[in-house]
This record gives sequence, C-alpha cells and structure tokens, in this order.
Amino acid sequence: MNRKVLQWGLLLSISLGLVALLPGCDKDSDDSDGDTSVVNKNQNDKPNNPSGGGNTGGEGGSEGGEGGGGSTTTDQPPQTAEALKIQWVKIPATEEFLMGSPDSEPDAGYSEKPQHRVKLSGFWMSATEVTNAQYDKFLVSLSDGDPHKESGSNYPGLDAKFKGANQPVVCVSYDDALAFCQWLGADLKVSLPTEAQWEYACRAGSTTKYSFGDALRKDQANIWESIWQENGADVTKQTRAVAQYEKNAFGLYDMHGNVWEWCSDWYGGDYYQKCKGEGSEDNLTENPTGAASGSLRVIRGGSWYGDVADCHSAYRSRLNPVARLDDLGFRVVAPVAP
Ligand SMILES: [Ca+2]
Repeated sequence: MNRKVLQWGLLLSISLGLVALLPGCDKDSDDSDGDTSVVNKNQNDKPNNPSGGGNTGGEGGSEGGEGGGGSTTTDQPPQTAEALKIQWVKIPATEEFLMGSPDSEPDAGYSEKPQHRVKLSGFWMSATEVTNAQYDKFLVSLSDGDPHKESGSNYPGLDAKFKGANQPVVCVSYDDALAFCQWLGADLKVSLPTEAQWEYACRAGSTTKYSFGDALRKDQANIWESIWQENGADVTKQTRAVAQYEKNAFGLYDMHGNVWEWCSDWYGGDYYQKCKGEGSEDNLTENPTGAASGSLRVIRGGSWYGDVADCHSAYRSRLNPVARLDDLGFRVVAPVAP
C-alpha cells in the first residue's frame, strides 16, 4: 500500500519530534511497506458534488445557558449552551456489533483484527466535528497563559483557510479537546468517544467497509481524492465546513474524512486480540475503553489529507497526544441518563 507522510512540511507542525506516528501511516509490523515518501496528489480529479446540504441533522438541539451544566435525561440531549449550537444525536444501545475488519479486507492493518463482538450502552454524540465557532467560544474564555490558549484558530501559523467558523477546529491536542469537553460543563460528563463508540457510530448499522457500502465515492466525504469546485474553480484542498457531505444512517456527518478525530482510548496494537480472548465466556466485550496504558491515543476516520483506504470504518491510527495538526480535530459524546 502506498502510504504517505502527513503534511510534515505544511505543518506547522509544530510538533516536530512529538508526533510518534502519522495519521494514515499505520506502522504496524505487517501493515507498512516502509514507504514514507510524499505522494504527489492529483488535483485534477473529477470535481465532487457534495450532497446533504448544510444543516446538521441530529435529534434535537441544545438548550441552556452559556457553558451548559444542566442535567441530561434519557430523552433530552445534553444541555450544552444554546449559543454553541451543538447538534446531539442519540446513538442507541446495542446488544452486539462486530468491531474491526474481517481477514478478507485488503486495506486492514493487523491491529484491526480480529473482528470481535462488542456490546455498548447508548450515548449522545455530536452530529458534526466540533467547529471553530464552537471552539473559539472556549478560547475566549481562557486566561492569558492558559496552556490551551494557543490551540485551534489561535494556533501560531495556522493558515486562514482553516479558520472558517463552520470548518472543524484543528490544531487541538488531546488535552485541548478534553479541556473543551470539561468547559462544556462538568455535570454533563461530555467526553471524547471511546474507539468502540466511534466505530459503532460510524458504522450506523452497516457491516460494510464504509458507512455507505463497500466503496466510498468522492462526493461522500472530504478526502484527498475529492476535488472541490466553488464558483467554477478548483479550491485548494483543506478542511471543509462540517455537514456538507452525506450523513450516515445515525445522522452523523463527516465520520469519513474532513478531519481525524481524537478518541479517548490509549492505542494498543494487540488490543483487539485481547478483547477476543479476554471477554466474557462468549467473547462479548462490553463498553471497552482501550488499552490500560500507552503513549499514543487513538484517532479515527481519516481526513482531507488522507486516502480513501485510510478512512474506512474500522481503520485505526494513533498519535502522540500532544500533536496539533491541521487535519486533526474531534467530536464529543455524553452519556444517556439511566
Ligand atoms: Ca471526521
């Protein structure tokens, strides 16, 4: 598989020496051909034709004052501040879903196997990636010198093309993302999704490679293969406003592509093998939370800079939690009240 290096040059990043692994570059021993050359992206592919309109589509919006902090009930979404306009989608509990990739999947890394049975409680999830508009409200609440102050749209050197109000926030570390969750209101218990929650939500009942089947069209996600045209001209590849592409069966947008999304789990390359072998007697793992410890956090879903193969529903990647990249953001979840 022809892998590529994430925008090292581009980036800012900031984090030279800090990123242990690159999104889209699965370094598992049997999953890498060692090719880390930058792929010369073809910018002359067929223009996409985004579908799905510009409105998020969760069940119910959000209520309450700035900063949230109200209670959550089974039927009510988390009471995050109305001004934030977080659209919450209720993800139903499942007695079982099959997590991971089958042995027959050619794009699967070894860490995606074996497929194993997972049981999950219901939860709320934001219909979209957290946007700059939402994250900026958090930024302005911070005091000078706060360690999160230079994240998101405040990130030094971040190109203006990533700062649109409805584009997903980028250049947020794992801790930045957690701090945003806590700022929403401690009572709401908003957090990053576990990897199992993320994959279940992405699949939305599908058992195929992508939410939409075994192939992903260029017009169904913002990935490298997608080309945008606005006002009759090609547009530079970058993040795109959330909810411009097709939503999945749960009503979630951009689970494939746009930006990678932080998950709460420590990454463990052999974690699925342990789930398969150490679950209950029938190998059913309930509400898994990832490896007990580690140095890398899981990221999911691929990005505008990633290939179509790197954004399939079961694809796993991971990063040093301090990384701040221009194709990495997050979405949020909250528990459903009993
Ligand atoms: Ca995404």
